[in-house]
Amino acid sequence: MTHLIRAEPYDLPFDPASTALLIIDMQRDFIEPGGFGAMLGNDVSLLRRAIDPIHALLSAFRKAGLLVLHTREGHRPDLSDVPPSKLARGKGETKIGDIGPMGRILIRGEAGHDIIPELYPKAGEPVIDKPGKGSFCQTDLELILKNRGVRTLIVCGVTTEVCVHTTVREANDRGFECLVPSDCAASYFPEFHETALRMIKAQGGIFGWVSDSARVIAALG
Ligand code: TIU
Repeated sequence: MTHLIRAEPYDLPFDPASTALLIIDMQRDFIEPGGFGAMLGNDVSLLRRAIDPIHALLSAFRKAGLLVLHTREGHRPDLSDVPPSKLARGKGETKIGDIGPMGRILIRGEAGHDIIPELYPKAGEPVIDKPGKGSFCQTDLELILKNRGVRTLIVCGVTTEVCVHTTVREANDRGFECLVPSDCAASYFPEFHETALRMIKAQGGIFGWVSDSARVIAALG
C-alpha cells in the first residue's frame, strides 16, 4: 500500500511495510557532558532539541509495528579498530579510550557509549555498532535492511552534517530512498544543520528528502 510523506523537494511515496526508522548515534557520548562530543570542544546541550521529536516518531513506528534500528559510534576496548588519524584528532586533554565521567570515551560497553535512556532500544530492535561516521562502513546494516525488504529509510539522529549525512549518502548510493525529518536531527553548529538539510534536498533531491516528524507521523496514519 503506497502512502505519501509531504516533503521537500517533493512528496515521497512509500510503503510502510518496506520502510524503517534509523536512529543515528543518540548516545550519551554525544549528548551528555563529559563524553566524546564535549571532548571535541562542543556545547552538547544543542543536540537535546532532537530528543522529543525523535521520541514521537519512535513511538509512532513502534505503535505501527514497523522496523526501528539504532546505531552507535564506538570502538573496541583495545582500540584496534580506530584509525590513527581519528585517534589523534581533537585538541582537548582527553582522547578516544581515555577515562571520562561516563567511562572510557567512545568505547563499546562503557556507559557513555550507550544510547540515552529517553530513546533506549527495545528488545528486537537491531543496534548497529559502527567504527566510523557512516552506518554502512564495516557493519552488517545493509544485509539486515535487504533481508527485511527495506527500501525507504527515515533517518534521524546526530549530528546532521556528520553521521546523519554520511549515512544518508551511503544509503542513497546503495539504492535506499532516504528522508530526514528536520526536527529529528541536530548539530553542534545550527548553521551546519540548516545547510546540511539544504544540501540533501537541493538539485531535485540529489541524495534524499527533507520533512519533519509531524508530517512523517501523519503519513503513517
Ligand atoms: N563530531 C560530530 O559532529 N559528530 C561525530 O563525531 N559523530 C556523529 O555525528 N555521530
